Amino acid sequence: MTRVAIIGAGPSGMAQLRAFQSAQQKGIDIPEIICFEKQSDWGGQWNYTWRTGLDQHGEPVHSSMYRYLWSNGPKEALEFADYSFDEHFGKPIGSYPPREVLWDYIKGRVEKANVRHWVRFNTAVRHIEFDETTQQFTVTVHDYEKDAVYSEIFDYVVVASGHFSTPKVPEYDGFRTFGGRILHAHDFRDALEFKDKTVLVVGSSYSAEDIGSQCYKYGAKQIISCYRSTPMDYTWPKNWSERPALLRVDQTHAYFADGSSARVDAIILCTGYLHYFPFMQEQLRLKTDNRLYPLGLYKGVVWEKNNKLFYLGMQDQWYTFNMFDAQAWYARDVILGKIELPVHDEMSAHTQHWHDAEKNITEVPDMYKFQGDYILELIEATDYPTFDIEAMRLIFMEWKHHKKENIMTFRDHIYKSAITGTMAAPHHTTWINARDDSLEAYLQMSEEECKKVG
Ligand code: FAD
Ligand code: NA7
Repeated sequence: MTRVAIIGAGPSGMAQLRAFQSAQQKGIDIPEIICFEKQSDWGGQWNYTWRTGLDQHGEPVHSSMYRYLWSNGPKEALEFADYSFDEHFGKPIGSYPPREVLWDYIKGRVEKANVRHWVRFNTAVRHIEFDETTQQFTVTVHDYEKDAVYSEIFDYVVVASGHFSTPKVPEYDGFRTFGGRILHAHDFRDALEFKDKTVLVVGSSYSAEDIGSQCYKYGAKQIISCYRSTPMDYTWPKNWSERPALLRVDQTHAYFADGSSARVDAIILCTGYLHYFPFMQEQLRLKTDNRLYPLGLYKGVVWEKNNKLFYLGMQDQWYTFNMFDAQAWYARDVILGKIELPVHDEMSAHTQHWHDAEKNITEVPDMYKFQGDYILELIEATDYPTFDIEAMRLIFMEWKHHKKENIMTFRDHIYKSAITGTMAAPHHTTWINARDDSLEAYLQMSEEECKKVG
């Protein structure tokens, strides 16, 4: 029997599991599916851990998520086309749910699909190698429960191990002797640690914006963020200032490119992540920076040099869960032989075309359009339920506008689902005042709802 290995049971790996199960549900013969997941549960980044550094097995901790994290984009832009929020929660909820609520949602679909038995948990993939003679992969893994290293043979490999886990950690002059704490966003867990402190946030992308906002919400005395190339340029609260590049630090102070300096208690490096696949044989290893269209992957998914290998979720992400679905359905149909691939040079030319088009993008809204067009191209090739990608693009536009209007209140806005047409319900508490981010607290009824149901 044909065997498929999936590496990782985060949202991308879970999308691959669901893709195969949906084919099986339609009576199509599917290969044997085995998903290796190094954590004890599925959900990838959304499976929060208090740990940092190495886990209990000596494995690098995977998740970079922290306490009190709420979705940084509208849930309406990541909704599955085959499993709506309405179906999962049975009632409309807010548009920016906390981590645990989104984790519950992604788990709901695969629990319904009953595919957990395809996953071998607590099993880290150590090495993957391709044999040109047999045209098969040898996948070597470490089962932590049995403390056993073993190898198995597979016909196809789908790498879904994520790319926001291996921190990119720069060093600045003076770091060795700085008197306070220096950490990367990957190791940030709880903003309360920085209450009453002056925090320097290095970087100007999502982690910088959100970790700075967390520190503000949970009582930091002052936040200073600094950018290397582009400022975030929001209207910050009074105790948050944005400065140009960090040049150096001494024991107590940070010094910036505009000649200014400030006393800081802690430095959080929100400097991004590396695409890192230490378990891949050299000729199978994806090497790219964080971009919308990496080279080497036809349709962003198929390894051009060996079409039995696939990577999911390797793009910089505006869209997430529904993009992983589009990719997983595509990979599935290549494996099932339903999609015929062009010859190598044609695939490379196609990828190069998209890659070059990305380079010409200068405005952020054009990125939403670019990734939306990409997703559409994928779903048109499979039976993934089509959805109104233009409506999602407009939601992204509203999101951008709401952030610009007020970076501390954008999460209080609501949008209409492009899948069901349902309007989200305003959350009972504004984001800045909502300190309990548990699933139970989030799903509690608002006073208005309570009145309605008596
Ligand atoms: P991951 O979620 O990273 O999952 C990969 C899985 O592979 C993990 O379970 C991991 O344990 C496993 N794995 C890795 N290596 C191995 C190995 N060698 N052997 C076995 N298993 C392995 N997206 C949004 O849509 N909204 C948000 O608000 C949002 N916030 C984010 C906040 C942070 C701090 C970060 C880091 C990301 C955020 N994202 C957000 C993006 C997030 O990465 C995606 O939503 C999604 O988790 C990506 O799914 P994935 O399956 O591709 O990767
Ligand atoms: P990103 O989006 O890759 O951004 C990394 C940021 O770090 C970006 O502003 C970079 O500036 C900056 N950077 C990178 N290297 C350096 C150095 N050496 N010095 C200063 N600044 C640097 O990563 P994020 O962690 O923000 O977001 C990743 C995901 O996590 C995202 O999907 C979110 O949903 C959560 P640049 O613009 O390159 O000059």
